[in-house]
Amino acid sequence: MGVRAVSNSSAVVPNDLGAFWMPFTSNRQFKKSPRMFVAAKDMHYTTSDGRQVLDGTAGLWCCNAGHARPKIVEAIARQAAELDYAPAFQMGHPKAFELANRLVDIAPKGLDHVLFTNSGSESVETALKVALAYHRVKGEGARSRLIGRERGYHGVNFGGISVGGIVTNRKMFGTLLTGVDHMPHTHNLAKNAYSKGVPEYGTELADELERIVTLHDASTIAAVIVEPVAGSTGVLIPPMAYLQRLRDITKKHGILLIFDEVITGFGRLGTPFGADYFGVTPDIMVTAKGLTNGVIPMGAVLVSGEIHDAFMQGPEHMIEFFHGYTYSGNPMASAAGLATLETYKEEGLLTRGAALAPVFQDALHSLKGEPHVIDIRNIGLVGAIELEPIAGAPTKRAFSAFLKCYEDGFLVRTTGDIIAMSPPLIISESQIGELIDGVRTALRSID
Ligand code: PXG
Repeated sequence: MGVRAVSNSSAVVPNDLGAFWMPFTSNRQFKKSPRMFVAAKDMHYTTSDGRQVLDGTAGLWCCNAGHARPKIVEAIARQAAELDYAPAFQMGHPKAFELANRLVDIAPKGLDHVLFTNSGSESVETALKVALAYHRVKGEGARSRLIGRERGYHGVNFGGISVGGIVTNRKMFGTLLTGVDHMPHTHNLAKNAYSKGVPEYGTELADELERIVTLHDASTIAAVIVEPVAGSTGVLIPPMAYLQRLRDITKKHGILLIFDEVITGFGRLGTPFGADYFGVTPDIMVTAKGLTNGVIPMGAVLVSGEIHDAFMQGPEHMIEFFHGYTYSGNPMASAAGLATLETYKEEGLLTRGAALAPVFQDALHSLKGEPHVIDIRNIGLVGAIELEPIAGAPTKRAFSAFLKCYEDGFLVRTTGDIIAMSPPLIISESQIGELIDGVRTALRSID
């Protein structure tokens, strides 16, 4: 395959894009008119044609400390030279243990054991398997049902799409896991449009869980999994006290509550985790993305001591949980994770979003009244703008806005006809203004 030098950069881009079947991408559209990043630093990407693009999405909600942060870069380089790989099963290396400890330090109290994975999807599978096996080791093996939520996104593996509720991600893939049920989503434009922060209406939707429990009987239900704030589906913020009610209902019935914090973790809401923002502690917390600032793939599942301890029985030479990956706690990822957590700590990034949230909120809501806008919602450093779809061509309008933003030097995400923003937590107030003005310009210029 040939390569072509880019005139104003040392980077090169391939001249044949055929072989790479890109994930969640309109491949034919992309390959006709590629959008290629070749470098990144702090808040900006550099494109292959030498332009700077302001990162309004922290990559894919993962580069919470911004790009090419020195501590992380150095830690990875050092680790590659010192210990590139160590077997993950029946062997250890110090950094994985250290990272687990540091994670427990910042996690909600009670979540004190960590299983490592390589992605959010794997973290979800791991969490669901821990939940099922936990009930089994406790002698309640009949608890095998899993409850998710409509519009939920829990990655793309079979467990995750089974409990997930995004139709396009499910419908092509057969019957999925059996014994799964779904609560209703909480989106309600009629009542909650233009809510700032947590919407008022819809707490009672949590009671749908009671209905599902009554239908199946609690003795058959292992776990409920939700994103504290549903991200991928277009930023759905839970109604006031909704998550607390889920907590009360699950506790009452001996059902485990799993928070999928792949997006809400690591400062996105202005608190270390979504659990902290809402003051609700789950039994299991799923993370990935911001754990390593997106730099090396890694996920972590945090579980309560009670869950962990339930497995620690039987002969000591026996494996307690038959699950794990070749790269669980990989040295490079662990080094990246440690350097990331240090960067977050040094720069106060796990709570910086709280200080910036009002600025972000005001800027975002200044888009009310712009063309096509039917809702704006926000929490921490997450914002969404919902557009009226073009009749007969759903998703097209938001995609046009995305393309226009990109042309003008701003990276946003779209899902359906919703524009989502989740900038790195190092963003400045003036960059928030620039980003929102970029979106404003795009809204005014698209059909
Ligand atoms: N759970 C949640 C809540 C997620 O948001 C995953 C699991 C899966 O993570 P992995 O690492 O397997 O991709 C996610 C991922 C977007 C977007 O723009 C969101 C995700 C991934 C890519 C794009 O909304 N979330």
